[in-house]
Amino acid sequence: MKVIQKHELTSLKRSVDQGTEEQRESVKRIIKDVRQGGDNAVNSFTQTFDQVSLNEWRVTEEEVDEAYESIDGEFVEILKEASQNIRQFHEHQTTNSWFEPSADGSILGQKVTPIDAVGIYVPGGTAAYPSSVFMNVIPAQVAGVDRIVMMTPPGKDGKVPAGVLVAAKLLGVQEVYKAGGAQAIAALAYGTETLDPVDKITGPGNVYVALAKREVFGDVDIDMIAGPSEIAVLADETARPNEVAADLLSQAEHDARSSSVLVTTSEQLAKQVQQFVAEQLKSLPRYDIAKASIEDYGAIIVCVNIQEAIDTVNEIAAEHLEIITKDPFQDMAKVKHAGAIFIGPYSSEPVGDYFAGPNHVLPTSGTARFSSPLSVDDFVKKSSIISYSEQALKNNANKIAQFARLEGLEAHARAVETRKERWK
Ligand code: HSO
Ligand code: ZN
Repeated sequence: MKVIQKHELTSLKRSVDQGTEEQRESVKRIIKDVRQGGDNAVNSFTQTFDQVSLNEWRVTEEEVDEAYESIDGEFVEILKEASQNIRQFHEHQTTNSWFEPSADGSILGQKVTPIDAVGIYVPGGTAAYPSSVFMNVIPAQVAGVDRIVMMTPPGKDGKVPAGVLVAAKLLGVQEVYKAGGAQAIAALAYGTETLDPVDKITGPGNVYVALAKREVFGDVDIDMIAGPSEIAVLADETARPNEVAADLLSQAEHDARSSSVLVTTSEQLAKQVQQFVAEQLKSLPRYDIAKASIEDYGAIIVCVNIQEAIDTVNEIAAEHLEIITKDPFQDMAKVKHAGAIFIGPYSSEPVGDYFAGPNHVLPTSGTARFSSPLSVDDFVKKSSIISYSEQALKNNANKIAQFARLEGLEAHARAVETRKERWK
């Protein structure tokens, strides 16, 4: 892991993946084909890209039961407990509609309504995480979304990983379909003969999924476009170097483009973490990925004092920030940009990935400067409520009509003024 200076931070920056011209064109073509060809088009893309031919792309109850039987009972209990923690946390996020009466008898307000139908994309292969099923589905359920559709690519055996199906079953997700990539996103956005379209699509995916989400945005809503995972650790001499190294590697193993950065005020900690990372890396099953990530996007920055260190983590605006210092709450107060902040030596990043309760779908690539974790808010929308009283209109009709005429909109003015006849 290299030691760099603060001004070299830009060398670690990865911009959000825009794909190549060819990839963008191919995504557009796939979406067009699915809009025209429906189920058949989806299944033929599944055959081409996933090399499997499916008789039925909707997952059956038998498949779900088979997955459930295949899984260790202890694991099911852990999943249940995690999902309860996640649900409990997200229940704090609900917002109520509000209605504010005023002295003149008017009522103004805001009505909160869940989105009718959402599609959750779950990536395939080694990134098919039951935890991500929880993190997308639970906030939608807490928001009150009626219809939740899950979409995930089949493996070469035509199956979906058992853990993903079990997670969906535990949450009571009724509609699960086997399709991946741009064809899955197109089917969710525009529907097919057998699948009704949804209103919003969330969930991570490869570059084709990301490009397809961008492409259908506007016809449906989407969540953020997630980049590779990131961790920054802000630590002083009170941190244990073996623990810091392990936490850095926890995100490095996600993706060769994941980024792990230690920002510290302790020269000694920097040296020790460097050694532990090299040592611990050797025995990781995902050695190749973690090594590439640490080599290309891993770094240690030694700062002269805690303020400079905090400025540095603010500049990074990491997806995950751990603070392991003498006074971590005081330091946290000065942190402006981070997706999730893990405080103290016992809050190792995976505690948040799986179990504590907050969402693990977080802003990446510096987007924590302006965006937030996935939450219940992402699954509701708001309508403004205006109920003017007679008195209120009497008091304000002339002002409104004048404002309208200022904009040259006579019909607007007259619509308000015609009410004046009522009190002549
Ligand atoms: N750390 C990842 C989420 C995840 N980790 C899923 C394990 N499974 C992005 O925040
Ligand atoms: Zn993770």
